[in-house]
Amino acid sequence: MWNRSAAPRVGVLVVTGVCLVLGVGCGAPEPETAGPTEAPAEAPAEAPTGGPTDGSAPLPPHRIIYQSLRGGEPIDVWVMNGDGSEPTNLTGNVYGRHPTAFPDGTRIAFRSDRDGNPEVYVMSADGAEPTNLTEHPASDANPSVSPDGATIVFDSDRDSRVEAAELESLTANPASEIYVMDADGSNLVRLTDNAFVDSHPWWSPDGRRIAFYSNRDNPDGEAQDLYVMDADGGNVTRLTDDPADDRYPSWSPDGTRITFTSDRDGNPEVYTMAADGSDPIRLTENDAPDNAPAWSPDGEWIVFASERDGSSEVYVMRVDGSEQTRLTSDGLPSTGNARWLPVDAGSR
Ligand SMILES: [Ca+2]
Ligand SMILES: [Ca+2]
Ligand SMILES: [Ca+2]
Repeated sequence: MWNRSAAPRVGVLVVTGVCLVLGVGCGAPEPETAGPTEAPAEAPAEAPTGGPTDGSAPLPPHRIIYQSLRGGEPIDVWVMNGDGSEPTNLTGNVYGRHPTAFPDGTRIAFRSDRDGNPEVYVMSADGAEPTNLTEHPASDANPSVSPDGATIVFDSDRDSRVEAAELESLTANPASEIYVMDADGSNLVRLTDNAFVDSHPWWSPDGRRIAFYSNRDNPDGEAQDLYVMDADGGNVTRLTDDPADDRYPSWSPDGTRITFTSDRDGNPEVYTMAADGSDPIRLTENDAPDNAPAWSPDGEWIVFASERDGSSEVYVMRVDGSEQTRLTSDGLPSTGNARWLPVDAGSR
């Protein structure tokens, strides 16, 4: 579908593909453009692997939270079993995206624009009691909960050095910085401070480090690289160093590896690498975007989004890339940003 040598605008196309799956996500704030009107011209004619699978293969024991427009506008946070069954809308047509679970599975942090701009919210795992933690007119998005459940990192452009008019013309927000706050929204601390993109922070399983992406070493371009820093923002270390776009890091539960998305082989694919950036391994290989992977709590699976079947859908695979299985059949452009709800399938 896409080829680096096909046209000079390929880079833009690839970035757009990433943004499509993530419902924008290419740095905050996200343009409010994702919707059914953007549905791919070629919706999946048939469902090659169906929605929920037929049960012939073992599937993840954990439930999965994700974003979808399957209930109509606005986009919402949904939960389903690890085999794709029982999809349930948790945010009730009020707006939710980028869900991420607390380690004990009792609560979910997510982004909602229900109050007029992107804010970080927390709700119970059943969708009850959504609470706005950020309450700030700037964009606050992409939360990740620390392993002890005590703090939440997220990105925001509240300290923007870039005029709003200029921001709207960009797909990556150079004003975004990474912040940490207590899980009740108190004690906000900024961890990065520069005029480049710093986005999509993700806690390491030991709670000591935070992975994220930034274009700080490629300030004139939108291609991001992956970095890791200490929990207090110190000791920033670059993990990837290539002209491609590397995004959306998520750690393995033992902390030894990181899964992420890169277009280094021509279009967005899912990779893993050692936590120090060495030993990259590509897990997907197709000409459509594969995006936003997340490692399962039991270490056995990676959930991700892919447009390989014409629309954006949620898939799972083994951590070696085998057993790639589609779980959703929404036929829409924005299904994705899937994460794990660390409770056993079937438990409520
Ligand atoms: Ca806000
Ligand atoms: Ca920055
Ligand atoms: Ca791909």
